[in-house]
Amino acid sequence: MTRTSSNDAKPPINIAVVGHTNAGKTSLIRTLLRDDQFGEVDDAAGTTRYVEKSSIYVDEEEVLDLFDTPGFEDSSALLQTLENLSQKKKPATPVELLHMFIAQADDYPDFAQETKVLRQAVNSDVLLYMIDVREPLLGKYRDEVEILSKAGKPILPVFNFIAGHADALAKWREQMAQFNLHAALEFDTVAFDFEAEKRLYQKLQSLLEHRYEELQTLIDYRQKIWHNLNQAAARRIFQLLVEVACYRREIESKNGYSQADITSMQNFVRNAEQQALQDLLTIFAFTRLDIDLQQLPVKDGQWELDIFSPLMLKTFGLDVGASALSGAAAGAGIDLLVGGMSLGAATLLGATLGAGWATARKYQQELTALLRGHKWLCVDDNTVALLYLRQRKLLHVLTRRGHAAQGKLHYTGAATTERAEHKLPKQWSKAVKVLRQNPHWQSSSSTGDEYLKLQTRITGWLLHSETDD
Ligand SMILES: Nc1nc2c(ncn2[C@@H]2O[C@H](COP(=O)(O)OP(=O)(O)OP(=O)(O)O)[C@@H](O)[C@H]2O)c(=O)[nH]1
Ligand SMILES: [Mg+2]
Repeated sequence: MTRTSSNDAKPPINIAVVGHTNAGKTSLIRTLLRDDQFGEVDDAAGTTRYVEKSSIYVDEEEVLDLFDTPGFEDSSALLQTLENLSQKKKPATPVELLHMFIAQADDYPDFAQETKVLRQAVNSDVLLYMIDVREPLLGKYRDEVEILSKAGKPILPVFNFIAGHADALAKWREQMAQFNLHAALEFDTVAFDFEAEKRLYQKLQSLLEHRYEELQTLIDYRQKIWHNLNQAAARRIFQLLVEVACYRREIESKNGYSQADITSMQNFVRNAEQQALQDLLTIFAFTRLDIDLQQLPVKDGQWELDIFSPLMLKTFGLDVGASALSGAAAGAGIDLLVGGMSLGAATLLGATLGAGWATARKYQQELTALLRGHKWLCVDDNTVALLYLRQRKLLHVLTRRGHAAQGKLHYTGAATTERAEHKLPKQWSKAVKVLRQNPHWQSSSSTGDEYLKLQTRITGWLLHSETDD
């Protein structure tokens, strides 16, 4: 969307993030900025001591200025003080009362923190009022709203800590409506959910109509960035699947594979998944704190459950025979279907090597091994499927940060939990077959048509949580 020249002249939209201490004000700003270095976040009350500004840009242009403020501590005493002052000075308007109070701030050292908040509030275009919905509805919150409303600015209540607290949320909504605050927002501050962020900007659009266009530009811009992040993540997962499904190790011994072969294959898969995990956490700027908050089964940057653990199969509800649970050899498959072809077809091809040069070159290594009577150790179908399912679930959690309770990866509930999440796409086997038929994709990242087609298909499955296309 193009901006008009009148918009270009406007200053950034000034937003004060206010509320009770520990409600998650600083966390909200971190989330909006995608910056876990902003300010200080702590379980202790009174963490933020000063007003701190940060900005959100569209390209180079500063569009929003967010002001973090200290939390309210004793709003009831403050309200009483304001009332006394009002009696004495008889201000014409509530905001005049606030200005009088601010001007006399030195007389009220007990309200040093609150004064900083009020000074910011009267200078802002809109107030985001953070609420920890787990808190009981006490008079102090009523007093906070009453004080803040004196600034004469639109107030948008933002409900935080909502995961698993639906009843409390409903009560808080009702309470805010009594103050005529009907527009409110649910936003778990650790959320990276673009939809929640978009709703915040849309609410601001309705509260600040004269800034509608700039906010729309911001929404479009953030949407584009969000889309790119998701694409990057899905493509990274696709790359992992390519690496693993195309893995093959020629078994030299006529007696089949050795334990060393298996261990080497297993370590390859573990490392590949580990790299992917690191990259995905980086793409979404996930920190150790986020990992804890989301209860990701990740410890010290590693998956807690080994990909070859039988519990993995159970957790993701894969229907497997006893052979897949054979411990030491878990994950091992023998590529009897050279490059996805039947042994017979491969032999036939071997016999006519001269005929199909391109095909022959593609499977040269496999065919040579086959003709020598050697076999290929590959990663079995179950492991490839498990990797897909686990990354899909991870992506789901990463893109819906903030819904901690729902987003947890279950490692205990076997096949009973969230069945749809265990379902492979209908065309899954076909897709894996294409991967297996292209072992050369493992070593060189391909840009060929077939590769790109499969990438589009699998990233589509990952991003749209569809089990079929
Ligand atoms: N589980 C969960 N924890 C959160 C959420 N938002 C904030 N927290 C935690 O709540 C605590 C307080 O968050 P802050 O962002 O420091 O709160 P604040 O309102 O800035 O607090 P003061 O600066 O002290 O007024 C921190 O430990 C955060 O990690 C949330 O949505 N979910
Ligand atoms: Mg803070």
